[in-house]
Amino acid sequence: MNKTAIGITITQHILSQQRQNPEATGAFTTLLSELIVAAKVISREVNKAGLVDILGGTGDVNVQNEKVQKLDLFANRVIVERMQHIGQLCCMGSEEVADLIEIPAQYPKGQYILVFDPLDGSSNIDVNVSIGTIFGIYKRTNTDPQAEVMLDEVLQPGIRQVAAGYFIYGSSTLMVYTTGGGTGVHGFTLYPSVGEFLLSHENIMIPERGKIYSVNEGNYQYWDKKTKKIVEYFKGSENSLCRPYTARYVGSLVADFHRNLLKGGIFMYPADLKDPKKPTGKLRLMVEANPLAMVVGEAGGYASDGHGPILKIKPSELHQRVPLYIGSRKDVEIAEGLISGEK
Ligand code: FDP
Repeated sequence: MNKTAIGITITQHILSQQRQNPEATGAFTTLLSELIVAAKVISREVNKAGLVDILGGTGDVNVQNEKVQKLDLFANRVIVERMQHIGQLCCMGSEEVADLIEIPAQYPKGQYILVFDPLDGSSNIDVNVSIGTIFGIYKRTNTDPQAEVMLDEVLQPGIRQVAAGYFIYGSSTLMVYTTGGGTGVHGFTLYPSVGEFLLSHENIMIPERGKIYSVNEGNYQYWDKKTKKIVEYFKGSENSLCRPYTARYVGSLVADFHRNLLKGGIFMYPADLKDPKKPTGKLRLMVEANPLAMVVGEAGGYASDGHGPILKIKPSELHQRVPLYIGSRKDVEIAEGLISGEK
């Protein structure tokens, strides 16, 4: 991690990046600024979660057939309501909503598409473990602002994201984002007393190889032989470290990913046979894997589905699931090699 530069606000940072791009119109800056406001509202609510009647489930299940927590719904509503009126989006896609979220007719539309997981790791809400919001931003392919948005415009491979990042609501609230193309990955910590995100982690680079492996080993019996071999490689002694990697698994993707981004290591959520309806793993390509893949790639790491880059997968549906191996480049390449049989 590089030196801390206290005092630069996220807004100053986004504006300075905008000035480096002569074609920038400010639309993207407006979009990110409003998303940051939404995250501040979610952060405030997460921080008081134990104090008011917002903990626990609603009794419903979402489109992924998972129990919906009240805070999931709150976070989803805050993002949709704040983002729909800014005039920069043509539609949104949320982990909590089955279909594309259209921009209501009374608001102007723009060229950008926002996909997000409003509250990732939500099974951890009730136990005070870090949770987060993950986002990816795309430009629509049809340049006619009046044209109806087609699902195919949203189902773009992650490599086409123009920005991606996440907010962590943990011991402090942090935003990590990148706009790609060599601009770097930067982290900002929310200073509650001033209500601003200040630059705290400039130009984050993930170590080429780590010492941590993160996976839910409770799924061991549902894995195929190759997947078992990958995990045995990292926990055994016949690996590049010549000793076992350290196991760290919070069960909150944002928290597990962020730790490994700073310290190095590999996070895995492989395909398993636990639920025959989800043979491709649990995590979602568009709202989880792609944004984090863009961040890790820009930080010098790599994300793979075990066969190739996550960022090159053309989604076939909004809520598509994908096996995920993400983190330090050399560790992820080992996992890929073991799956392809090359290592
Ligand atoms: P959660 O179900 O709590 O929302 O994708 C959701 C996610 O959490 C990730 O944040 C996390 O990495 C993963 O699922 C945890 O899944 P397991 O409980 O199956 O390990």
